[in-house]
Amino acid sequence: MNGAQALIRTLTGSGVDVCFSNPGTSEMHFVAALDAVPEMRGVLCLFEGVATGAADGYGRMAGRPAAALLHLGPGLGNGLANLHNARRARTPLLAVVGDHATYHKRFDAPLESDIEALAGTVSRWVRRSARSADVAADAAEAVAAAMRPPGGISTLILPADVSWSEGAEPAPPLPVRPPASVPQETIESAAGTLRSGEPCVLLLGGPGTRRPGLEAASRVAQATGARLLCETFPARLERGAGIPGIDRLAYLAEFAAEQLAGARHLILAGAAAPVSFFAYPGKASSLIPAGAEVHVLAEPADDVCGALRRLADLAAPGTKPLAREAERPELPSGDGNLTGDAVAAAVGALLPEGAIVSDEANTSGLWLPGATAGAPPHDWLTLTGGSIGQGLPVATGAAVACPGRPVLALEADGSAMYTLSALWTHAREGLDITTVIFNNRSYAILNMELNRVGAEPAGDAARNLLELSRPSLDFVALANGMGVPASRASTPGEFGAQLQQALAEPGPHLIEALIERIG
Ligand SMILES: Cc1ncc(C[n+]2csc(CCOP(=O)(O)OP(=O)(O)O)c2C)c(N)n1
Ligand SMILES: [Mg+2]
Repeated sequence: MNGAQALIRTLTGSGVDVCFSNPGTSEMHFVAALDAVPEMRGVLCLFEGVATGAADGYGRMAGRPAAALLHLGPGLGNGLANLHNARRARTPLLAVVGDHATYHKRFDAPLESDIEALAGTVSRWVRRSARSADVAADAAEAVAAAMRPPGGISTLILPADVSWSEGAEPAPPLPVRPPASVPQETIESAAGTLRSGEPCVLLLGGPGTRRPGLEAASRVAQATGARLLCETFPARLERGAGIPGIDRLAYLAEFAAEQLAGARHLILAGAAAPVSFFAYPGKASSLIPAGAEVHVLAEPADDVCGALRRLADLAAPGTKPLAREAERPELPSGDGNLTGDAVAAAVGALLPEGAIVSDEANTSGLWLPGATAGAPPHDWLTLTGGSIGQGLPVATGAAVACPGRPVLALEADGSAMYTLSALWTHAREGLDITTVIFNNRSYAILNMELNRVGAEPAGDAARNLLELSRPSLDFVALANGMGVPASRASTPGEFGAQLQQALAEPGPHLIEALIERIG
């Protein structure tokens, strides 16, 4: 067996059976080996940022890694922005980066580059397989390293001759260590703080935004009066009717400061201490309220939900979580101008049970949390690392991970364009993804940030870099060109009807919502 075959058999044996791929010459033996190992599903992505973002979406939903197959340093470089988001999401993910044959490297052929340097910025584990006899053991270790709590990126660099040489055999999967249990003193100390009568905020992040964490935290909040918040950009937030609702810490520092105002104690469960997304002249970077004490109940690598449950058993014995009641807005109708508000109401009115929402709606998404809070239970995936171009790829991976569940990609126009070719993969794989493009013909948030950072008011030259006009983008044509049926809505009535139809039909659809920008 050659190295590539042993590698792929090791991966499928370790639970990695999807590979989002954009291959090149150095990965041809890996590609050829897919026919020898049908358990591995290769999914072609037309840009590496789609492959890495899809592996992120897959890992967030499956809880185990997908592989992303990338072509040397430039392929990895193209995939880096969404690997950055995956690192922030703490997604288990395996990047397999093909490289020149070992003996070819010293000739400095055109694609030669420093792969380790690129990989090092996002990976917790990097190894270059030296021989085909080693590659299977390396792969097993890579998967276990990616799965180690709280989850992260492993990068396996695969020289072409290691792939093509014989003498390899598959390696068995390695055990993965479970999340660390939080010491009893830490739980007791947090319970003491909560009983002090002083204002407390319990800030959830990482695994804490899944249902068991939310339920335990809700018990604590009910019994002690602590305020409950979660991080601004959770990797995966379970929400909807029957699940305790939670507000996300606001993106805008001035609103986040209001949410945290008056807190004497900030108790962190899987979340980092809150910071402003950017620095603004004259404003503080840390959002910890003056005089507040920070307590770490659980780090992201800890058993966050277990710690919250134990805390609830101590501080809230007998208290039940407060489940969000079922409640939906009415489906908007009429032929007025379409607004972000109306789009959100339609999403709230129609969101199917078990839906997975990939949210990169940016400024136009302002009304989404409110409009969908009481919809049937669903998962909400957000822009964890602030690097735009994540939404369509993450939707791709989520749909591959959860074939029975409808996926809704809520996508701002500017962000959509970074990785628009994900639509082609939606069509190629027949994925049940409804994409809504919030077309405000603008980098709207940057108009807002221009004022917030105290820059000069925008003149024509500045506006020219923030407006997506001249020419305006035709997302219906773009989607059709990649095999995705598409329609355009410019009134609430049109949008509601089109969303209803798109959700009712299996397979990918795109709706371009023409709206005005806010801010
Ligand atoms: C990789 C990357 N490049 C650039 C930016 C800077 N940036 C932040 S928001 C934004 C524009 C967003 O426009 P759009 O997606 O249309 O959302 P809108 O602001 O219009 O709601 C840009 C370019 C970024 N965050 N990430
Ligand atoms: Mg926009």
